[in-house]
Amino acid sequence: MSNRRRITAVALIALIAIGVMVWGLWPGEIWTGGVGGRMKLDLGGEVTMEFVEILPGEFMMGTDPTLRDIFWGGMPAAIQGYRRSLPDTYEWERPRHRVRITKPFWMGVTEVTQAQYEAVMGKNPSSFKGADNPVENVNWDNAVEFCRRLTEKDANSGVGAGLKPAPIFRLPTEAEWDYACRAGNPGEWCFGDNEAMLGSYAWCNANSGLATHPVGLKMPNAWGLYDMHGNVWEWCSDWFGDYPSGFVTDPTGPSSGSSRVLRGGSWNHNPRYARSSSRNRFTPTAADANYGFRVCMLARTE
Ligand SMILES: [Ca+2]
Repeated sequence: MSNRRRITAVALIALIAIGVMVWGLWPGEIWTGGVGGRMKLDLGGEVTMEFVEILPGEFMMGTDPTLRDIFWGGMPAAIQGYRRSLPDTYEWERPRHRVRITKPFWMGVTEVTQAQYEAVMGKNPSSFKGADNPVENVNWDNAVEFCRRLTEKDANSGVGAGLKPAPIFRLPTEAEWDYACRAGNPGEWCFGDNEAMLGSYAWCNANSGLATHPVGLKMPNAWGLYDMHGNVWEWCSDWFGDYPSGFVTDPTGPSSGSSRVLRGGSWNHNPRYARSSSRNRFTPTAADANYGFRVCMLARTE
């Protein structure tokens, strides 16, 4: 090999090596976060509620516009209004934007079950009865009241999760829910984009027999959370509204509104509604057999 050829070969290898390094140092998305410990709360009567600690991190929330959206985006407002009313547009999910979660929080490993709801509220409004099935027929106000009573019960009884001081319980924000659902996966579902795998993770109308199922029977996501896709839609704390654009930190949604956010799809809905980005909304005072919730636990800071 001549010197010139040798120099060319070395230069080429060096160029490829630099290319690989730059590629590695410049990913399309920055993924941090993950999980910490697990904790079990004793609600009495042999009823427990388990939580997993979700660590701070960043993720992309929402759905990118498709070429079809860009086409529709150039249409007059009246036509765009019609398009927004179509079910498959995912218009509510835009713009896709970067979110940073700065504080750790504990997420309920499952949806709140009927046994858990009864232990705290003393009643069970569900249509599909079963101690381990998710509670449904609960409106947003009921879910918030459950969290309030759980906070009170835990502080008074001392049977709580062992955090000192006693923690507070509340609904997750929509961003916390979304972050926990994806568990680091930017795909359509927590396991990626292959819809054929959804049946292993979720109860939707395709496999539910049109009923809820006991929580935790399907595969958990990478952070150990069950039924984030399907079974029942889950109330979040936010008012429903358009997403912000750009980079946001610990978003809590609009300051006012007429409906509250629900996430994750249900036993009664098409698998597309169970996507990580899928959004739903409902009047906070209205209940339905499709709607349940899960609880978020935080260290008390005040
Ligand atoms: Ca669910």
